[in-house]
Amino acid sequence: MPDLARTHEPFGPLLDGAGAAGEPQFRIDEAQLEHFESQGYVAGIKILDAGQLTQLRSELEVFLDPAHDGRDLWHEYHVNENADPDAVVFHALGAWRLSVGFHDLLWHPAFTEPATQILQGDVRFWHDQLFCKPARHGGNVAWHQDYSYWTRTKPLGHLTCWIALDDATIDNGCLQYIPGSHRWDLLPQTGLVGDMDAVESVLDEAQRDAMRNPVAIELKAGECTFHHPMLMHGSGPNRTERPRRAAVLNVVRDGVCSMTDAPLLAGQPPLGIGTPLGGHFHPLLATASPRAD
Ligand SMILES: O=C(O)CCC(=O)C(=O)O
Repeated sequence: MPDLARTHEPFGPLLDGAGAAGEPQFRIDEAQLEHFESQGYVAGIKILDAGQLTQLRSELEVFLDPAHDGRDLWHEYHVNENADPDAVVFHALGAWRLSVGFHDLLWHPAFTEPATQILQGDVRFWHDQLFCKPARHGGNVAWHQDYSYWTRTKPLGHLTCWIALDDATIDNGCLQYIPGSHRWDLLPQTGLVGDMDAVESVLDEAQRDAMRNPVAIELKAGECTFHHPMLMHGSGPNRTERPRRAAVLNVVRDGVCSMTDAPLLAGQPPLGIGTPLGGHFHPLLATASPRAD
């Protein structure tokens, strides 16, 4: 199977008729930007229509079978991040290399335009992720800050866009945020799955208090939420009859560098210390439009 990471523009039907980057319809407003600034996230932005959801769900279905073509291209592939078969979290990095819909999604203007606004600069691809919880046996994702997994890249200029491929509710394990926690210092990794509250062991009293007031980010299928790399977030189990599937796009402001001699992701050549992210695994996705004040 060809590695789609060699192609740095959309080439399939996903974005047909979706509009173009830079169009005002895709921009978020000042109140949304202010919400991101003060709370660390902005949620409820519509990105995918019914046809796009159908395409992405059918591509995802193929990935769930561990014997699929192209499986060597994943940077990471976990049928279940958890040892417990009753708490399944399917998690994989690199879908854009395997299927045209997940490839083209990177260039969706409803994603790239708000990303340029939030990052206040040109947007470069870091990596993608799939996070899927099956009906009835879905596990939780423990509280964490994304940047605790990304300290090999600096400076901080990262952004996560979490896209619901199903209606995501508190019952089927939607994302939950601790508003304002993006202003906390960087905390150590305490585990991505398993004990939801493992992070409590490294929190101070004020932070533990704040953890009592999470906000559930319930989204309709096709909506997304953007969150800050330091924002504390996690998600509960899925015991409903419905799956909870999500595609996640992680990007950086252009200029963020590798801070390691090792490969940034499995299967990539090393970039070297101090080298800005670039090359065929980290395409530039969008350039910032001038502010329309
Ligand atoms: O999908 C989830 O439940 C967790 C996702 C997550 O942690 C992330 O996108 O950073």
